[in-house]
Amino acid sequence: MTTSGAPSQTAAKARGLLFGVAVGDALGAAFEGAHSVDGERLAQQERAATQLRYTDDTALTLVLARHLVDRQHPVPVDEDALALELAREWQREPWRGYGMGSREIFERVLRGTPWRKASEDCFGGEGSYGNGGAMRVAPIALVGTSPAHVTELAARSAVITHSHLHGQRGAMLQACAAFLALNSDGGKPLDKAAFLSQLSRAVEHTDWRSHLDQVHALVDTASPAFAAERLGNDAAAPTSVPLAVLAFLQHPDQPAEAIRYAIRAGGDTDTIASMAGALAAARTGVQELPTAWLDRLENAEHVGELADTLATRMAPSQ
Ligand code: F2R
Ligand code: MG
Ligand code: MG
Repeated sequence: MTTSGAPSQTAAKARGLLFGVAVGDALGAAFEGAHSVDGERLAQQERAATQLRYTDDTALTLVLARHLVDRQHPVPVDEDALALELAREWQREPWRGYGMGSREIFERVLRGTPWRKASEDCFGGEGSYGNGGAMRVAPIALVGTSPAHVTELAARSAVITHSHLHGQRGAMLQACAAFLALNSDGGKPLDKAAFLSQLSRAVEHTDWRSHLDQVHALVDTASPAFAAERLGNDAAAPTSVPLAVLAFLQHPDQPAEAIRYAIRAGGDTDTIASMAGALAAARTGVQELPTAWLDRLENAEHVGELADTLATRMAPSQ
């Protein structure tokens, strides 16, 4: 925070990133698994006076944020320590709606199985390609120094639970998108084509490049339902992270609209809205998120403190 009490631009962006994760998750949670969400149902949820409670997406994002706060460069991700921290968080609050693969891995890690074995054994030895690595990865963008650095750290944070390469690539894509959004100039229109080509370079894989080409074709025109039909909206990384990037690109300067777009697309609404909200609010800063949402968010003080601490780690050029 600045001495005047107002957050600096860096802190506002860091707060945007973490609060975007939390409010997207908490607003989307009521609709997770719905085929699609109509505007009136969503408006009712927005008007409600009840506390906004987040799910596993935010719970694990906060664990990763704390992990990064507790470690200095040059090795901000310690996989052995992080595996235990994630597993302990699941054990502390198992009711937050965890994926079955992650639950199984956390249970085995707490019983002493090395995380790599538990992760590799998941889904009959195939490993998970779920979006759990991507949904928690946003804080990496605050400590990484380049797209290449961010994607390397993202893969290391994801492999603990997602040994399938697509699970890791989803995390790499979301982390790189968050880094680019954080470092974009909110005072100028976002060059969406350049943003997508930087992402394509960061995630060097034909399938993911093809997902990003599809996103490009849908930008500025597709309805949420059409986008979900084309890109997918379930809990697998390849069929959820691209939709989150699209939701951001539809509304890069209006995080509330990016979150609404993601929720209206249905499916894995908490996770896709959380990832889209992180990207948009990282670009604009937290002040563009509705105060009414932030006021209802559980644990908001803790989220803000972690963001402020991580903001001090961001490279001076950011
Ligand atoms: N789990 C949920 N929601 C389900 C219902 C929650 C309910 N409201 C409750 O309270 O209980 N949401 C959370 O899980 C997703 C993140 O999942 P994660 O951590 O990646 O877990 P998992 O199980 O590894 O992967 C998710 C699904 O992807 C499919 N999948 C992954 N790898 C697969 C493979 N090799 N073969 C086949 N399928 C694979 C499975 O369907 C997994 O269940 C987020 O939505 C978060 O919010
Ligand atoms: Mg969730
Ligand atoms: Mg989800």
